[in-house]
Amino acid sequence: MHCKILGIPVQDGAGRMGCEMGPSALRTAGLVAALGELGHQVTDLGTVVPARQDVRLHGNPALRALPEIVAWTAAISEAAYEACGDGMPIFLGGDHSMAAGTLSGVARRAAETDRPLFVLWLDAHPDFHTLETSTSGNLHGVPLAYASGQPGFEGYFPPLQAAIDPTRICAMGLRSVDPAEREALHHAGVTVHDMRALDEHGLAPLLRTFLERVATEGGCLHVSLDVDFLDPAIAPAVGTTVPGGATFREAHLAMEMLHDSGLVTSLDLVELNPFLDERGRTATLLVDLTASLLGRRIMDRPTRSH
Ligand code: HAR
Ligand code: MN
Ligand code: MN
Ligand code: MN
Repeated sequence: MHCKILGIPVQDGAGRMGCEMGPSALRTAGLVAALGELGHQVTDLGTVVPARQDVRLHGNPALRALPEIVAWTAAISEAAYEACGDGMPIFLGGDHSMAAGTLSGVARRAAETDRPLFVLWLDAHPDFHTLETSTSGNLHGVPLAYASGQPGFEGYFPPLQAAIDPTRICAMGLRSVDPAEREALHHAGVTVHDMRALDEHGLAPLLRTFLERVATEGGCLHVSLDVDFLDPAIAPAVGTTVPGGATFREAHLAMEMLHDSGLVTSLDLVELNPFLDERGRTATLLVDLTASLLGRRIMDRPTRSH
């Protein structure tokens, strides 16, 4: 596999500074070497740089850094489109607002093929606010709504060249959902497996069902991994910790199943805030999870159920 890593040091979408150091921490934690040890070719595509954009004032006074995030989205979307199609782009965040760009760029590329694009959203939050419904004003709370064509972004964010069908999105690990998001997710038809569902059914059968659907429909799969999907006890380096997240083994199992599926075509690693880390342990965990997704396994062949 040809892995292409792209640094996206955006932090203006989060409520606190520090995510701009994310790509650097992931490189420092040995991402390139870990992928190389698995036999992959790795190209570092460098760092996305936004160009200034003028954006008119929005009616929601809570919104923060709208012109900056619009500028980032345009630049990231173009870079993501260029990076994907062959090989496996790994987008190093950066706060989750960057997924407005990665998802829209990946979707535009997928629309040129005959494979429908599916999204696995691993996060404590759905990030399904519109510009109108966000009350925090932090734009890392909106990317999934934007990229799936929810209304209210027109005239502000770049026009979508291909919207992601919300019924092809599966969100797992949710445990902090605002009322407006709950309603919008429901109406859009997003599949949601919240932490309650993971507790009750286990991650594996829920993920397996989704992956079988992606395979049956001949799809490709973008995975967006937010650090706060993980329990804060194992992944403290995130500005929006929520108790009761995925365990170490749940997260690795998800990555191992994703690897075995052979369906994943692009990956976001987002919301790592190295300023909040403890001796690099969260960055190291993200590198290890990425390695599991790219084929690192405990034994030398896939685990069989028989
Ligand atoms: N829903 C909340 C808001 O809009 C929290 C959003 C937090 N998002 C992230 N990424 N940390 O998932 O402010
Ligand atoms: Mn998120
Ligand atoms: Mn989150
Ligand atoms: Mn309803």
